[in-house]
Amino acid sequence: MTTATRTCPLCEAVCGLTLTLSDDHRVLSVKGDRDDPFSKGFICPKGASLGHLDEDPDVLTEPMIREGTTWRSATWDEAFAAVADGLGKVIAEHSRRSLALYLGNPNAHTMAGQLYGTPLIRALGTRNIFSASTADQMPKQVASGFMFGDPLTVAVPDLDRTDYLLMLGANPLESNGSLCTAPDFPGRLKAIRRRGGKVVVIDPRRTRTANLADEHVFIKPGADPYLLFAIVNVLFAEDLTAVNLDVDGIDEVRAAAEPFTPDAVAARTGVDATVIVRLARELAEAKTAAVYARIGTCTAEFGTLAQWLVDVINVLTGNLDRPGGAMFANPAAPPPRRTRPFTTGRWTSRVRGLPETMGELPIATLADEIETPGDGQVRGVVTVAGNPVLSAPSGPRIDAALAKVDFMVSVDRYINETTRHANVILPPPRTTQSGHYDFALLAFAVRNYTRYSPPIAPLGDRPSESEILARLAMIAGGEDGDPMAVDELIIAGTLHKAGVGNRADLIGNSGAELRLDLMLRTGPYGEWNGGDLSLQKLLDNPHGIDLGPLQPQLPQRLVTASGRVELAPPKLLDDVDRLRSGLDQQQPEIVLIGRRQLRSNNSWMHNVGTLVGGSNKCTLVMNPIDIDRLGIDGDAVIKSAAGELTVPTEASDAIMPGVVSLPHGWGHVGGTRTVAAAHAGVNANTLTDDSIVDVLSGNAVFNGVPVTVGPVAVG
Ligand SMILES: Nc1nc2c(c(=O)[nH]1)N[C@H]1C(S)=C(S)[C@@H](COP(=O)(O)OP(=O)(O)OC[C@H]3O[C@@H](n4cnc5c(=O)[nH]c(N)nc54)[C@H](O)[C@@H]3O)O[C@H]1N2
Ligand SMILES: Nc1nc2c(c(=O)[nH]1)N[C@H]1C(S)=C(S)[C@@H](COP(=O)(O)OP(=O)(O)OC[C@H]3O[C@@H](n4cnc5c(=O)[nH]c(N)nc54)[C@H](O)[C@@H]3O)O[C@H]1N2
Ligand code: SF4
Ligand SMILES: [Mo]
Repeated sequence: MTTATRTCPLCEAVCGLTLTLSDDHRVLSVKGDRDDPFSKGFICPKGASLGHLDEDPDVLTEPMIREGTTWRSATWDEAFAAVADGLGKVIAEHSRRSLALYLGNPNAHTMAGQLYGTPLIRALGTRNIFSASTADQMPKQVASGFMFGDPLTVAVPDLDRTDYLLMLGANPLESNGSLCTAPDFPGRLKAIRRRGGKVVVIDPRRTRTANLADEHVFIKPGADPYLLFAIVNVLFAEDLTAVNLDVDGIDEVRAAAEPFTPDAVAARTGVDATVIVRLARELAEAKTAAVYARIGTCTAEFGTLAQWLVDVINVLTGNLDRPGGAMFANPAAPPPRRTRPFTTGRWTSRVRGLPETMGELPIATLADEIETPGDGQVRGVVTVAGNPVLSAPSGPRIDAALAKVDFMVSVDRYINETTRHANVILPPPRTTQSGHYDFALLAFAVRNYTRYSPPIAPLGDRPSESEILARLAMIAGGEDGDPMAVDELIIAGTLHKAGVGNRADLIGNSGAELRLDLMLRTGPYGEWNGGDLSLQKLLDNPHGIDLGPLQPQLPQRLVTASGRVELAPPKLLDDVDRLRSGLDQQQPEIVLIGRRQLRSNNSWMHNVGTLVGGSNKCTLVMNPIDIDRLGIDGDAVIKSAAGELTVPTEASDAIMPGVVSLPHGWGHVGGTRTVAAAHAGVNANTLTDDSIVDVLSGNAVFNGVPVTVGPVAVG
């Protein structure tokens, strides 16, 4: 038996774990790593199930090739040859424009996804790049991109020092936090209250997070930008602004906020005007305060405006970039620094003309691109760590579309509802066989922190996921060969640009480790940059290294044309009229929202027996008033413009009347995963509508979906 430590790769909280391993490298037990300076021993039920996940008999251990409806295992060479053949044919018969790539959520967690995603995109040579980002946080990135010039410069609430936290559309007691990397989020919230601070939660449902807060305010789904605008309105009207940064656009914001008085938005938001005025005053008067808004506000029709207004308030109250406010992490291994200001719409999607954001097209238009004939129709699909059939709006449309493509290859642990359409599946190794570094998530951490977890079990004759993606990139580029060539090219380019360091000094057992060493050494704390960080130092400190509390980063981090914070970016301002016209629109009687469950992880952890069942089931949560009024007894039929489902209901007065909640990630089909299929549930994205997106970011709309709900017809 041996003990090893590593970072949990399962959610954004990046908890340190202590594992005991058998002699044949099986995980025997998982505990929180008390010596991790960031997570200090915190662990949740998912992290504790890491061993079960690695041992799941349905997890693929060999490449799979589909022949009609049956699967057979294949050697790696055979599988890669089939990929070369399949992609090659699509390119030869059509063109690279007929290829599409979908990158799912775990790419934000894996080294492979972070280091080899870009080379894969370049090698494919197509603009049909899709990811879970446009079903998630793209609005935050677009808003940050326009305000700060860089979509990766995302402010996070300084949880450990703030005196006042206003939280909208986030439920970290179930999700463990998002775009705010904070292990033991619940403990950090309790600490705010313990030190005399205040936590306010705005949510159409009284969640576990709301129960822990000082105050919970119900809001009608999709109404957050109205509430936030009204807060801005009060800040100006009562002369409560205290801007302490070099900012452009204050007058424009003041003018834009004028129509959104607390009285004008009260009916649309369901929030009393007096409450709105009080919230604005509290934010302004708190010694320090932060507004934080997450998925509930992103996956809505005006997601980008909501995210913009969050930081407008943080700026106006003097809280952006100051301790206790909303700050920017300074990660140890950052991506290359941007030189030009961010913009969107450098190209548009073929079928619907939707603007590109961060080099991607909206996932809400993938089915259009596959189904619509013409030059550039998608005929070859690559997916990496994703399940858009369950996770994207109008999922069943994607299901049907994928069944028709000429060739599809997926990199995934499972045959799932999406990868079942692949011709070839390439499985990544187990978690314990993979190195782990949180390139993406540590850029959104509430403390500066760094930790590397080397593989703790040998790979045997399997390729690492990094090697899989690098080889896929080489094949897509037309020259199969040693995947190290991809790394060497990048290393040489980075060294050349940095103008410091030597290739010979880099250490690492793989291309990924060598590149991590390079990024650490040239990063802000790096050995080649006046500091002392390197891969060796992280290997010597396996519990991670605390790099201190967040420090002010502005104006150095700004990449705006003006060099100042842009409070009123024209593209955002241009959408305010549309928002305003929504104030007078008739609202649907019932709307759908989602919810997350502590023991789920989007669509992919329902195959672990210890995690499904009990409270973790797929039900439609409804207020008892609605259940009575609509005559529902047990199951209900729920319909939207996109589709229809029959689903068991669960009565709860924690949800507003007129709002119903269905979790996503369910709707498992037979022949994919045995345990998950036995707890199938329904696909919430049957109801969400891919024809509606947040116009500025192309993001999917999952919250505030108009639906009708009724009893199941008898007979
Ligand atoms: N256990 C678990 N953890 C997860 C995941 C998981 O599936 N399960 N998924 C991970 C991923 S990919 C992400 S992105 C994060 C997300 O992390 P969070 O953003 O914390 O996500 P949720 O827990 O879904 O909380 C969203 C909240 O928004 C509320 N809401 C819905 N509509 C509205 C609205 O219009 N306005 C407001 N103000 N609130 C609204 C919902 O009721 C819900 O309480 O979680 C991550 N962690
Ligand atoms: N209605 C509704 N829909 C939603 C949401 C919502 O709140 N409501 N939330 C949205 C959000 S925030 C997100 S992020 C998306 C998620 O959307 P997706 O990323 O498309 O879906 P996941 O279920 O996370 O699928 C992850 C896949 O990666 C595989 N996987 C896990 N680990 C690894 C690994 O190490 N390597 C590889 N190659 N594969 C791996 C899993 O087996 C699984 O098949 O869903 C979105 N969909
Ligand atoms: S909170 Fe997230 S990172 Fe921490 S143990 Fe649970 S799943 Fe892993
Ligand atoms: Mo997500």
